[in-house]
Amino acid sequence: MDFQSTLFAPQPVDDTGALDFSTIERTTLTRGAWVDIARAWLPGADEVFETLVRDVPWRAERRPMYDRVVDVPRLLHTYMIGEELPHARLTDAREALSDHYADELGEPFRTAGCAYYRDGRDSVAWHGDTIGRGKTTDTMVAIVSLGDPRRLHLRPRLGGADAVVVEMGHGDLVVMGGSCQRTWEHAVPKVAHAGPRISVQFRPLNVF
Ligand SMILES: O=C(O)CCC(=O)C(=O)O
Repeated sequence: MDFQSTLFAPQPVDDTGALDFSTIERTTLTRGAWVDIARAWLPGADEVFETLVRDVPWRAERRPMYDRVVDVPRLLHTYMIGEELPHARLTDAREALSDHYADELGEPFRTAGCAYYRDGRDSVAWHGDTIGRGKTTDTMVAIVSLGDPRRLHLRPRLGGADAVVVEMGHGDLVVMGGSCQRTWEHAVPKVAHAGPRISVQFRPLNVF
């Protein structure tokens, strides 16, 4: 992979190691769903990105679709409970998120799903993380975005509100919370032009 971190627009990332929630902003959606956003949140995002490109055991998946089996358009790997994460900054991030949301979430973030969007043709279709507890209970999915910006689209499952689009830039934190997984859906659509991007999604136990 020929990756140059200079491809990404410069972000005012605090490189001292502090994980600061003071700039986080919440957007309230309908039916008890919300999204929190903190821009340029992860310190050292360039180096984390390069490490993840190199060290995560990325795998391509295929899945049945109607009468065919098709490529899943992104590379994936999930770090399960107890598995060491590929960069200490991600371990720090998981702990900081668990502390910050402890009262509201009531449990720590445990797993880290990683998705590698190689270019604008990679994407994820409309879905909610409703396998497991997200189907019936409020929960959170915290995304750290690295690399080229992509857009997270959100729409209410039953209509009644406008869709929302969240730009996810290099080092940004985007947290979907409340009923978001079961009352809203989200997607990262294909785009004409995009460089590589990695999404790291922290989830509590039994949320997929
Ligand atoms: O690319 C992203 O940040 C979103 C990923 C996502 O929704 C998923 O993997 O379930």
